[in-house]
Amino acid sequence: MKVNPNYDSREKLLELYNKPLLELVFEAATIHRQYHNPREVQMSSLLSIKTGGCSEDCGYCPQAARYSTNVEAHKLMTVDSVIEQAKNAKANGSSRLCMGAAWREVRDNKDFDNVIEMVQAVNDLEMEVCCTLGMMNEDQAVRLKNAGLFAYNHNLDSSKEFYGDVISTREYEDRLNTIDNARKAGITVCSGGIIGMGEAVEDRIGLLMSYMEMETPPESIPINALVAVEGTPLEDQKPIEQWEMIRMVATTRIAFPESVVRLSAGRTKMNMEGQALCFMAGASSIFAGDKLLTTPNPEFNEDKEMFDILGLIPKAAFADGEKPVTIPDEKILERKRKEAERKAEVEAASAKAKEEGFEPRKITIA
Ligand code: SAM
Ligand code: DTB
Ligand code: SF4
Repeated sequence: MKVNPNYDSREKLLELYNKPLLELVFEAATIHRQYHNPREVQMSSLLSIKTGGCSEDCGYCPQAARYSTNVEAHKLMTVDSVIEQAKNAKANGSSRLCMGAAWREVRDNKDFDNVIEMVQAVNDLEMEVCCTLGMMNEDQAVRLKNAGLFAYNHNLDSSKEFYGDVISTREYEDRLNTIDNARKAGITVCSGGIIGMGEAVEDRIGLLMSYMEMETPPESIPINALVAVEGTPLEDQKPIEQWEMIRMVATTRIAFPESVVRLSAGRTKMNMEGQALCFMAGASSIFAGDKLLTTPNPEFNEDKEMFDILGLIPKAAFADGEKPVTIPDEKILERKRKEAERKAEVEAASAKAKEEGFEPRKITIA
């Protein structure tokens, strides 16, 4: 049961969301136990492989170039440093690595070739690889799939109606297209939203309805609480109550019984009891590690203590799907072939010049 037929309309979902809290948690916990092992929680680590300087105007995002936040822009990380970070995340119990880039969209350039190599390398470490790189077309999705990508994260964030209040540089439809491209390439979909941006409860339900209307809903649904960052248009948003997070997690769990619901950004503002109710209500994944993309998150040790107290265990990689098989990337192979050819030509020319007694010209600067 990918979607719950008892809650397939706005009215029914709204009624569910507004149920007495403990009734809602009980219903969610009951469904959760039918489809998932309630002790298992997936630990997914985030890594910002390309930080800041983004051309989009997402009102919540500290990485948008147009807002003056304390995020410094960095170019793409190297493949080696990504491997080092992935090994560290794995050693701390994470079974998934989600690599995020502050890009509006994927471009067919050297940076994307490097991302392809990162995906191949992290998949080789026996971790589930997720990427969130902005919009992408079908060809780019196929290259990522062949590199071994397990999931693509692309959030719808809120309802179609509220979207324009937060973002003006792209359309809701653009987001849906990218999700479709990931799906067509055979990549699992991770897509969810943010609560606490000033939206009405109806917008939270509208987000869930967008997923209800998909042929296949996302395998993973992250629920984020807004991290209100100084310098962004949403910096003064009042923080949400923990109860709202619990309601949203529970409603999502009931609406999509088979999906993994991820308790995402905003955990530093929650206490252990609040998080425990989210796990009870069906959250079965968290972002682990002391940083989300640019903002703080609980440390590995704090989460380890919480897991011990609550009796939770980290979920193994590929428990919900086979490890993708990596297929060599033709574009990268072609680029490497050309580079090798060029290098050989230069070497041959310089050997010939030497043979013929040509000395490199000395340039003297007066
Ligand atoms: N640039 C790509 C994109 O927008 O799809 C990938 C990176 S972007 C930072 C990934 C997601 O992080 C956004 O879709 C949004 O849902 C979430 N996010 C960004 N800033 C946030 C904030 N301040 N609080 C909560 N979630 C946030
Ligand atoms: C998701 O839903 N939340 C993550 C991940 N997917 C990419 C991102 C949260 C970002 C919070 C703000 C920051 O750290 O920059
Ligand atoms: Fe750019 Fe993504 Fe941030 Fe929007 S959410 S500004 S697309 S990095």
